[in-house]
Amino acid sequence: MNAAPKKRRKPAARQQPKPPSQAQSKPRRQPNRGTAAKSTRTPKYVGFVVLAIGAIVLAVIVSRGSDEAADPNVASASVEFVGTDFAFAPGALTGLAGQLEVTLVNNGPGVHNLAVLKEGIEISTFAEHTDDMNLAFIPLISPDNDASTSLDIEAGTYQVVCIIPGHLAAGMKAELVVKDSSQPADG
Ligand SMILES: [Cu+2]
Repeated sequence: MNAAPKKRRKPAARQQPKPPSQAQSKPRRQPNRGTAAKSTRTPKYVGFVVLAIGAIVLAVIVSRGSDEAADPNVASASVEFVGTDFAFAPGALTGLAGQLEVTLVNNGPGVHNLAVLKEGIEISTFAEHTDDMNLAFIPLISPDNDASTSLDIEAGTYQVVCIIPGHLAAGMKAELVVKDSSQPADG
């Protein structure tokens, strides 16, 4: 009679410690090892990638900053546009009113020319162009060559285009801003 209640208590006592042990072992293996392996490996790769990208971006910013300091915001008595297939670089330059020297350097594989259009004229295709629109014109320049023209120009904003069929529509245009003073007016 006494053996029956003892057998019932023993299995009940064995079942109680099992759930806590299983509950403790499962959370320790899955969350700790699983997340620990992922969280330690990925930050190392991400860290290197971020450092590499950061160094490249910094180098680009520094190189651009040195170039920009020389050119666009300070009006110069001479401006130089570099033509490629099919763009002018930089896309905008600031010149000094008066006698202004405009240079076209052809770094593209094809031939290019350069027209400074009269103030207020803005075109988007070769078909729109007529010669009387030109304030200044540098005729066809072959690859790896350059040419300059000097013109008397007043303060204003002028469109610079390549007048060869298809080139302007493909993107060969730039802006020439002419100011009376070499100091930036907008600040
Ligand atoms: Cu062109």
